[in-house]
Amino acid sequence: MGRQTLSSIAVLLPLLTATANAASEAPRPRGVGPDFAKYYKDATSFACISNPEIKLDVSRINDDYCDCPDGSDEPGTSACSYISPLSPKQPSRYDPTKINDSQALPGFYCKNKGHIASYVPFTNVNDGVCDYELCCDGSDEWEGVGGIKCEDKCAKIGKEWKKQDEARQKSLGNANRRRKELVAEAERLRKEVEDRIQTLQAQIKGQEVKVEALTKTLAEVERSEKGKVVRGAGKGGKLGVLSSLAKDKVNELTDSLRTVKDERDAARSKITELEAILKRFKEEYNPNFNDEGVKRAVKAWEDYAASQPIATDDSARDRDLEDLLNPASESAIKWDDFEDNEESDVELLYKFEEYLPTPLRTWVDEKLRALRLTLIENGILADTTASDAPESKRVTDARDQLSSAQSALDNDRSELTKHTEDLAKDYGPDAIFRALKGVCVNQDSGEYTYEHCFLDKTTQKPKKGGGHTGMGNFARIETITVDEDLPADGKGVGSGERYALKYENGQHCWNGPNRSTLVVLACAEKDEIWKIVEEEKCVYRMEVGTPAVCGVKEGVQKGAPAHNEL
Ligand code: MAN
Repeated sequence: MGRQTLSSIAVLLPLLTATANAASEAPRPRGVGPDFAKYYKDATSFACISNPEIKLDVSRINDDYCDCPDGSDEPGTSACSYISPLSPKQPSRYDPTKINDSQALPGFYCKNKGHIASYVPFTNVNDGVCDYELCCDGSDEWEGVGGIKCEDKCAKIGKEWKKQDEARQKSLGNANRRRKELVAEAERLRKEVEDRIQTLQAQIKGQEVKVEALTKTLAEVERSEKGKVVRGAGKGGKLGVLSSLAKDKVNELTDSLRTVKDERDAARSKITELEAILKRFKEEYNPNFNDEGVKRAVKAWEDYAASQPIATDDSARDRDLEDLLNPASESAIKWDDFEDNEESDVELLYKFEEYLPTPLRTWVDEKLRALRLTLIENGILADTTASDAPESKRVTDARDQLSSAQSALDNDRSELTKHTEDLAKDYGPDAIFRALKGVCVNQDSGEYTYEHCFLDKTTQKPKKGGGHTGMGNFARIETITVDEDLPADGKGVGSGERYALKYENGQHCWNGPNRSTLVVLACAEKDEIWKIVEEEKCVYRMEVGTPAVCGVKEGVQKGAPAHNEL
């Protein structure tokens, strides 16, 4: 006898509509549900539902003999149960005008007063088994076959169901609230991306202008630097090399001097401390003890103290020393002046322009450089700027500024592309997965702990330790059709259309494909992995509950019955 789960009730419920009122108009024959009462109204004759041309006397209803091809004359017996039944999973198939090779009725109607009305398959009627799951009032066993008596358990079952239903409703309420939060969070994140795009666009405009200006500057600096006379190897020619060597030497000496000074200061403070100890020793020792050793020590201290020159004031010398050691002091050598000096030693020696008044000097200088450049550019003067000559500091600085502006611009441009692409990506209904991206849930199963990180990846972690195995990286959101019995706790994907997340290109499977995972989603109060199966070698399927899909291709039992006969 095929037992049906509670979920079947939910499937059948849509058949029970407001026409229940018809029930109160006239008593229906045994097994007829309110939806079908209209076919059994006539007091004298009955027309088979799917074949109304076949008319029967009412006495032939429920006479335990199957007269109608659709079994509609036997709503309360199992006489027509051999006719193929309506699929409980496809109740919408019921169409009296089209079906005449299958039963017209969904089953034997149990009123189940105190609980939810339901249909039992005709094969279950009077089969000697109480079908409490579908028929809690026991009315399917009205004949008492083999002496069986099915007491009415609807009050108890209905109460229990109501309790469970309340919990389900509460959980559904929580899930819906959580979903709303996720939608708001997803919206906030999307807005954040949009704002960032705007900022980047403005930033990029500014940077483009800057890069253009710096490119021009670099070209100008390069041209003007080219006009300068040839320099020797090393910055600033021979004098430059000399100044660089001198700088290194001076720095070395300064460092040594600092070390010596620090050591001297430490030794001085130690001496002061030791002298204070000995001074106290001399003052506090007891001469009456006549200790020869002590007396000798006191005498030695007295001789030492007497031989010390009177202390002089070293502060002026120390100030000089400090000044010498301070690179920022007035007297310190300004090395930058020498390093920044781009003129060659030849120029330094023959700086005739220095003798001219400043405006005239600048003018002469510019004219000379321009003339030199023109001569070089026209092939009159050889370009003596050696290609391996080091670049001048001005050119290097201009080049550095340009390249850092250019790389800031490149970074912003690639960030802009990333965000623009992200906005166009599919993040599911209400873009809700934006809020879940990167959120991970774990579940133990067999020898592994499995992890699912939304829109990121799935991972298999051996419980005994060892390396983790990538089971796929997020590829896309899909819609699939599933058909599974829903467990009593509702933690399953059920049947219908569902959202699924596809993860591909995981770790390669020895002698097989790259690992991949299909994560099928169904509505739940919180994110959790319900089930993991390896459907084929290295092809995994996870069933995952999440509030994200509640109300949109969700898959949990709907708590509220469409109709019940309480
Ligand atoms: C590991 C796991 C299994 C998989 C085998 C294939 O043991 O990833 O899930 O079937 O490798 O070799």
